[in-house]
Amino acid sequence: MWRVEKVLRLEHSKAAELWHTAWREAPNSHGTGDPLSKLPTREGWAQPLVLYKNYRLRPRFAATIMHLQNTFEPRHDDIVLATNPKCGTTWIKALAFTITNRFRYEFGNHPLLFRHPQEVVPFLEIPRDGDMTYVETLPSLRLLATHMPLSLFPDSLASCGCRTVYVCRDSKDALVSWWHFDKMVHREHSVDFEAAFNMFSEGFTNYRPFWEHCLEYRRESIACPNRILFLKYEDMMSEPVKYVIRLATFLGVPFSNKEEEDGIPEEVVRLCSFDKLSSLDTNQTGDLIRRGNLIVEKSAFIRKGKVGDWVNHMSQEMGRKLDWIVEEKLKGTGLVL
Ligand code: PAP
Repeated sequence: MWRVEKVLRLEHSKAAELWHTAWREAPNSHGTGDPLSKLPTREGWAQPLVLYKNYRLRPRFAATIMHLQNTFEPRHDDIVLATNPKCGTTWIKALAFTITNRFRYEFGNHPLLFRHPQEVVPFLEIPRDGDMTYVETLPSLRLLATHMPLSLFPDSLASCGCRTVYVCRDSKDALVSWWHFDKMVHREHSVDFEAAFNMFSEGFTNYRPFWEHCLEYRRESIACPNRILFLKYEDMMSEPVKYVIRLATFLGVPFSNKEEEDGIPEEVVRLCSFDKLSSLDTNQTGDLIRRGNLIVEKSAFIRKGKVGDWVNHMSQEMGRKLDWIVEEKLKGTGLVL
């Protein structure tokens, strides 16, 4: 039985300890305890998804997001790296880590040569080994990743004024990438591509609807450009140096003229490029997560890194259909994906 309700009532450190246990005990499928059991659940993917405030989520993530609402203590200099899943999380983690730590590490002996980008920036709502207290132990300036929709941010985080970088991606490529990942993680329990396409098009995928997720961040980035930087994977792929310079400026650590003359932005781009990261043994062997039946290999996050890979998985007609759905959903918003 989940102990979520109890957890919410406890003071912080005790809550963290109990949560640790609850996370480990949480069933892979839908939990039966409160408050998750009150949420509508739908089957379809290898794991059912609950509906929490307009978003479909894995029960574990919904539970953690609820927990964060009561416990997360942001710092004003935190940097949040937010993404819709499979839209460039690994890449933006690598870039932000390299930019903000560039005075600490030499490029020739850089931590990213030995550690996966997913390991150097923790996810807020996906605690490794269930340890919710880990992020509290990190020194400032913390880099924190999340797939959380903006409207599900803990109030403390939403109001603290810290900087958020959001990366979105073409929905067709994001779906293809998600499907491959799902297949790798859930193996024989994963769904075929057509089923994945239909569920994604309906907005029924983990952390989705896709378009709502992007739109919330887009709107906020226009309202508060100093708080949210909205980036597109495709733009970053076509002009990486330009976006690395923009990212550094937004993060409050702009490149100096001397650094630009010395080609430091280009060095950052090279170190974090798909070609470089995929060539490293540390990113190709071993697991990022191994918990019971759940095994997530490090290589699952660095697959192809191409714009337009969707053409190898869906027909032109399917592509047009998904484009049309996204366009309709975003009609009148000014956002084009
Ligand atoms: P996550 O949201 O689950 O954390 P995320 O890193 O966003 O994962 O998704 C992985 C995608 O980013 C993969 O795309 P693909 O399946 O279409 O290939 C992966 O290849 C791509 N990716 C990872 N690292 C880079 C990089 N350095 N540059 C460009 N794309 C990258």
